[in-house]
Amino acid sequence: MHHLAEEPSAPKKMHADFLCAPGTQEQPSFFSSVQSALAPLAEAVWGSRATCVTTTVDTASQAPAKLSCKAPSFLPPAPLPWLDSLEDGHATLSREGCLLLDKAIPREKCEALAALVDLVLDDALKEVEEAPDAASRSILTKKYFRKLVHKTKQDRIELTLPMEPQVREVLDCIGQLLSGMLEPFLTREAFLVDLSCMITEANAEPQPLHADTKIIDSGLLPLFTVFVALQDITKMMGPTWLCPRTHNAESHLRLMALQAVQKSGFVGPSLVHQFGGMPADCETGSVICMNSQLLHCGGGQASAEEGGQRRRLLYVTFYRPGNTPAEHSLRDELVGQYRLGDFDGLPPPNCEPDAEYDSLFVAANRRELEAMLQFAIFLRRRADRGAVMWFKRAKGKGHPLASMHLAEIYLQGELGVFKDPIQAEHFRQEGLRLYEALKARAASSEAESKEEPKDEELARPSAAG
Ligand SMILES: O=C(O)CCC(=O)C(=O)O
Ligand SMILES: [Fe+2]
Repeated sequence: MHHLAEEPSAPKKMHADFLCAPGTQEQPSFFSSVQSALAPLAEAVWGSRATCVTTTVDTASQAPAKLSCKAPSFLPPAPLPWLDSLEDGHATLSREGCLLLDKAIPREKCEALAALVDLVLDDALKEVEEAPDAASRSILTKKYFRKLVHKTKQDRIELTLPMEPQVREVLDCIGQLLSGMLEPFLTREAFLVDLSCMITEANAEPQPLHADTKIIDSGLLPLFTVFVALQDITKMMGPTWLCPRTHNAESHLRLMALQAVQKSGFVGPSLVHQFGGMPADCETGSVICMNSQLLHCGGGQASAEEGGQRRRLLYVTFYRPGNTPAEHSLRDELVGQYRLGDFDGLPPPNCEPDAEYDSLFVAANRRELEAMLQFAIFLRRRADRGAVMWFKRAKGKGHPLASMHLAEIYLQGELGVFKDPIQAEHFRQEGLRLYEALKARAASSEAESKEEPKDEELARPSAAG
């Protein structure tokens, strides 16, 4: 039924339902932000080379609406920007959204770290398995493992790492190599927010194409991630696929449109190919440095007979202060403790500890509703762009106050978000709906509590006032 026009000169129309698009539980807001972002972009960016993707949006509260997204049907495969030196590193990273360095970290340091990763993984799995009950199992799982962007049947493991000497040595190499190039994006005071290892085995499924930081969702600035291959990564071991030059709003919009079209039943060329993706086959110690807004994904592994085997990819991310991301992949005790300038070989940056920020971030990362709201409010007071995503998380879990904060933020155009009164009104109405739901729950739990007292998270008055 659906056709994707491969010839830019012969546009065909596609219909899809954005209601089915992944990650779009909040339809009205999603629709409104896509709509307002698309209109000025489509013609200006793609002009007449574009293929027209028309999307029909049905919402419970609105009549079906059409959303048109013009996009070139394919980006040609782009050679990955492997560099011999970092002389043009900053310009390359700005333009391509990534850069790669062959065998930049000494092999023996990577091998030592790979051995540590195996030990830490075995110990963590054993500890989780031997946990006496479900509650302590859940606490341990959260301590050692982070939820991945895309959970598939044959999953990849994201193991948080302790700051052991083997880890520190590789971090020092990364810092000395890359911090000069990253500082203009991040500052020396940039916080370490991910320190973990992606582990996949033979038969691991590929991840869907994604960006770690969405451009459409919030005013968050990019984070910068450094991946290091801790052993050779052959084609059979599912290298990371990168789509150079896709760290922009146009590519993100186009990905959303194409995902919605796929979801509606259209089977076409894989998304990674449509964005010109290429696999980063790496030898031990090779480095990928990536803007977190770039489209990319972990590749699938072949079977063991065909050469699939354990792949360990060190995963290190820094963010600029005032740009707090919506999660960390870091052991709790390391949150807020390390900055980019701690690894560049120069005297460490002189930063005041901020225990309140650290503990709120740790609590919010556990996804407890009240903690997420508290952290969001704390960030908003500090004019930290990260507040928006934390409010969205709390709203997603049903907090009316979070939706009202978002209404204000969108009405005023705060925290890097464009002023958008229509979107603001959606949030206000959603806040009212959530309030009504809360009231109903409070009433029914009150009735129940006459029989037996019960502790309900949402029935408690919000400490946020
Ligand atoms: O495993 C990889 O190569 C990349 C993983 C990744 O991009 C992610 O989990 O967000
Ligand atoms: Fe990713």
